[in-house]
Amino acid sequence: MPHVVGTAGHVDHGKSALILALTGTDPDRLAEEKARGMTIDLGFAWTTLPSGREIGFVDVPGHERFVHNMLAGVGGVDCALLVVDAMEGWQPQSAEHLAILDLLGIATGVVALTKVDLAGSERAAEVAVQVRERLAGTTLADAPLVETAAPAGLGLDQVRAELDRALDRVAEPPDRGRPRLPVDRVFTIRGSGTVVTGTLSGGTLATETEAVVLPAGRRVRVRGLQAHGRPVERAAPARRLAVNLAGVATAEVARGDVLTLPGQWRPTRLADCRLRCLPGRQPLRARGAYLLYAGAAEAAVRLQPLDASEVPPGDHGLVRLHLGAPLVLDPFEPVVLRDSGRDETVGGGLVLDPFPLAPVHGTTGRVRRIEELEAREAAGRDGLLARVLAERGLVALAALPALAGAGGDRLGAALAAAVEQGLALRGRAVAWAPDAWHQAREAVLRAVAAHHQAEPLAAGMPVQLARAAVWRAGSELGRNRAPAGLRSDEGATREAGAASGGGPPSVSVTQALWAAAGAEAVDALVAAGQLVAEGPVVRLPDHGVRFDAAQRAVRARVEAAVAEAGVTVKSDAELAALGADRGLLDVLVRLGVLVRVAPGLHLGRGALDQAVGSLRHAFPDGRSFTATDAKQAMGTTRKTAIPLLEHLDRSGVTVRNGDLRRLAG
Ligand SMILES: Nc1nc2c(ncn2[C@@H]2O[C@H](COP(=O)(O)OP(=O)(O)O)[C@@H](O)[C@H]2O)c(=O)[nH]1
Ligand SMILES: [Mg+2]
Repeated sequence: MPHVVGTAGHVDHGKSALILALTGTDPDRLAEEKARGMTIDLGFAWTTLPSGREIGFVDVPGHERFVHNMLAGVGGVDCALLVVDAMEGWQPQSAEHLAILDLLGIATGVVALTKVDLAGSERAAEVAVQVRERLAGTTLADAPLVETAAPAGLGLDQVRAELDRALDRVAEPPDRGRPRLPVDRVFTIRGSGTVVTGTLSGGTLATETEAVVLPAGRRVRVRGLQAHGRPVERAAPARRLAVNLAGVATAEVARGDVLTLPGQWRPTRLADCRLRCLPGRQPLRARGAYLLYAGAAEAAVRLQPLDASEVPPGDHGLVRLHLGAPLVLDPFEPVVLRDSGRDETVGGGLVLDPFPLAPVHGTTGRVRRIEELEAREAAGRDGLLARVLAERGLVALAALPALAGAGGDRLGAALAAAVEQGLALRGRAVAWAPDAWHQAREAVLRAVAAHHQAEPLAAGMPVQLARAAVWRAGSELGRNRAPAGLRSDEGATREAGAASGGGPPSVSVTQALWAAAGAEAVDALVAAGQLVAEGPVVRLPDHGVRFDAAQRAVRARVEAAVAEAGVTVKSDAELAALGADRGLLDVLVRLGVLVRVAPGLHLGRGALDQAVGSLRHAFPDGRSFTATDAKQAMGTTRKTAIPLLEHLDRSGVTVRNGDLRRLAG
């Protein structure tokens, strides 16, 4: 299993010399770095440890001016090689880099005491004690210390052995079916084109796959992969990779971009986090100016403390990040915060929700958000999907990878497990929290009942309106999302993009989501027999048209009138004179009491049957007849015969050919 080891430590303490000695590769590749004898940007090298384990190194600059480059490289590493000069001892960037490793939760590492050839063993022992003190209480408290002198080859075997031992304890990097490669370097190779490098996490990446560079959303193709200098067909997580991309120019990709698979990730400008403030720093505050580091990316950020007015030094709190530029963030991803004015690392922590809904309003909203975030912390990654559904009520399946932090089969398995535990329901296009699913169907039933109440003569509620009841109940279903969120065009356009295979999926509640949710709820009610679907409407099973006393009297007069008229049409005006308005006539047509042979012209149902019977009698065996023949056979006037015949044509009873007709079938 491959691993990535990152160096850390103060400038000139011997990081790059140690990597050169361990790997034979000089990580300082820039001319300027060679000229100044100082690492400015990230360097990369790899080697095979005595166990046969392959490791990639990310060598970082130690100078305080280049901490941002250090942060770009340290994001994906799973083991640290912290370097301390045995002469100089602990220095400011020793402390800052250690704090960063600690904030990132990097819990395995080896400490190299360098330049022991110059320092002598007494001084080296002194510094060792000092380093131990500094490590206490951090993730690296138990890291082994090795004395080295890289140019002389001293201590190298021991460093290799300790790295092996440390990496034995590193858990297998998780595969969540959702690969991501934060880009830390971009260059052009003649004949191949654009190449990006980074540390792969979250899933496997294969050649000849379609991919997306975020945040821009540019579609690319993975033309080739190289791991530690060798071409590979596919690569597993926690690997240093060079990726040859087709479909993008070198100038169109930059450090901090993220290579992902289509539809699985989405950039965000808002994230709720648990942040720590380092001891001895200014409190983390809303009015401070900060930079956030995540993966290989950096963005200006404004803080909104959620559970207190600020995060005091040495303490932690829940904080909403308002990012100045879109970042690709994973739930439970570690981030680092620097004060941009003072240019120092001040804190960091874990992203808990990279897609918080709507602004937090008032005390109730704030308290609920805090509870939700604490529930996410308690649930952890494995419980995230259920928490997302509990918070939102319903989520488009297309948005689940970004929200729940998993993709492909892994997401399918997580959803199936949540369904199994009664924490989720899976619809055609929507994943539901069980109570939201219940509420959605209740909302539809209530809406249909209310419709019956308001329009007792209607056959039922137009199905579109019944579906929209779910949308109207959205403020309850979506919990802290007001239905106003539906008007966010962001969601709709992104969803459309995802459907066509274009942009990333939306994670906000969209019109498409509500339409799908409404259809799922109505269809389920119909399938369960709780609603009856009749053409364009749905109704409760026991709903029938209900006439009041006056309407019953009108109906009786109309029925008597059309019975008396026989095969002679009655106009709307004639029936209106009996008290029947258009609405009542519609109902009588629907009930089959009347037949509307043409707009505004009605016959009694019995008269129509009688007329057809006359035609069958007069023109058996498909014999043709003219309109005049028919008029005579039916014993009616031309005023009735013509619209009646056209009605019979339309309903397929008669077949017309020029001036002649015959009975069908
Ligand atoms: N004598 C001696 N010199 C060293 C040792 N490690 C590094 N150096 C030298 O110290 C200088 C700074 O080392 P470098 O690796 O560039 O430091 P970095 O800034 O931490 O990467 C270089 O001139 C190295 O050759 C060591 O163990 N012994
Ligand atoms: Mg260096």
